Amino acid sequence: MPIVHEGLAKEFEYVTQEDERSMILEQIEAGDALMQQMAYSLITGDHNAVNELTQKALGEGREANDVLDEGLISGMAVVGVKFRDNIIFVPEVLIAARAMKAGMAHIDPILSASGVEPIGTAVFGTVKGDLHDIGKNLCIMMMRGAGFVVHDLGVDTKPDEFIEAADENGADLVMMSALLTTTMPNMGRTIAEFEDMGLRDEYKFMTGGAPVTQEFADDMGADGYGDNAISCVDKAKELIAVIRASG
Ligand code: B12
Repeated sequence: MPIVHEGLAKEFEYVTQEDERSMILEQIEAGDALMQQMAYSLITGDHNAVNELTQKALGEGREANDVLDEGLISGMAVVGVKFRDNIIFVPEVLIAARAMKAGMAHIDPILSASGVEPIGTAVFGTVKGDLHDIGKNLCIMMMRGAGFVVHDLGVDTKPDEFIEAADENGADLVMMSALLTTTMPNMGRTIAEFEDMGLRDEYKFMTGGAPVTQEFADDMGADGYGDNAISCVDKAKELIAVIRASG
């Protein structure tokens, strides 16, 4: 459906780069008027509205994945552009992030409830110095939904915290998220600390976050990379298969 929500149409005008416009528009147009209202409420940081609209959308039988993509992630994409282009600043982004969390609270139990035997165990944190956790939380939700046991280490996770948690929980996978170019190197440093302790081969390492690329992941010696929550799960499954095959 084309953009019918007037407020959202105005917000979308802030997206001026052609490639971003077509990508975000595709996501918005996949949804309906309710999803547009949700995206708008997220952009304007109205967490009460996002809370209610998410419940309503799920109550009406929409798929949790669709609500996430069309209502919440599409709104967050516009927030990202406005933040980068200095139209809004940290406080507004935090308010939008709170609205995102209000919606995710309803989606989480659905995506996490798979009821299948655990297929593997992961520890997952945002690396040292980095406080971004929305993408990590999304990946964790999808991983749990796919049957993984995931221990959430939160944000600003130091290498020794990864090491301790991986050992304590008998992890197969050590998963790291970074959203800042300045904190990306901390992924490599974390792997290096495992190496220094003689533990590099005990685990498979996965990395991701908006600025991370496959090339960067390869350079730092990670075993896997994903650019969204779906590829995160796919790659995690692939690595578990490798671990199980090697006994
Ligand atoms: C929300 C946000 C914030 C919020 C974070 C709230 C929270 N609880 O997370 C707040 C306001 C706190 C914030 C603060 C800052 N931010 Co900020 N923030 C963003 C913003 C707008 C959105 C990020 C987001 O949540 N995206 C949505 C999620 C769903 O996407 P994602 O994180 O990329 O995750 C997906 C994939 O990457 C992947 N993935 C993620 N992790 C992993 C891990 C694995 C293992 C795998 C496989 C996959 C994977 O799957 C996820 C789901 O699809 C981005 C802009 C952007 N477009 O990215 C800037 C952005 C990341 N922030 C930026 C900056 C500069 C900052 C600050 C330094 C600002 C400041 N001056 O203080 C601070 C840093 C604070 C800190 N120490 O961390 C810059 C970074 C620039 C750079 N090159 O490093 C960005 C890119 C904005 C910009 N263009 O300038 N920010």
